[in-house]
Amino acid sequence: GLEAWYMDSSDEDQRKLHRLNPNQPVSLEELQKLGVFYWKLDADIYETDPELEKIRKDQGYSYMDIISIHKDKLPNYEEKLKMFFEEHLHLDDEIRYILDGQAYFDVRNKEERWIRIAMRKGDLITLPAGIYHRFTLDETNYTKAMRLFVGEPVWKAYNRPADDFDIRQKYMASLQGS
Ligand code: KMT
Ligand code: NI
Repeated sequence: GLEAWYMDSSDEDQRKLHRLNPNQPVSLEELQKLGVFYWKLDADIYETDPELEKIRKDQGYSYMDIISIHKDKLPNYEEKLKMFFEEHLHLDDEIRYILDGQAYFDVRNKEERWIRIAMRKGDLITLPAGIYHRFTLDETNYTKAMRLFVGEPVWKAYNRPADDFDIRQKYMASLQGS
């Protein structure tokens, strides 16, 4: 399954692991409590995969596109990577399916600790609207991801602080009692 861990607080290269010593892993169950969900798929057959089709249908993911994050493939690469690593939220779920390469999503837990989620080929993840998060490549400096969305996509990111949005309040309320 998915590998995740609490991050150390070092300012070193964002692309490094940033594990605590000893490592403090985070379980899928813990991520689910934060509203983060995960599927493992066969990325080699994404164009014809009935499992992916079923998820898209069940979840209403009508929109999809594919983004390659690599120095030579993504316009304004440096600038975009910098933006992706700024702590932010969206008003809608962020749904990403790693088709090639790998990368990290970092999410804040209830106690404001950073959890690093290692995304590898075949991992599909949904981050709930209103969760603070960020994204980085790892030291391999390359990933190709499918972006999914319910309806017309809105990619707008609101950098922290963005606590006054209804969706943020709603997200916080959803954590109560979990
Ligand atoms: C976001 O909003 O965090 C992103 O789009 C991350 C890059 S897409 C793999
Ligand atoms: Ni985001």
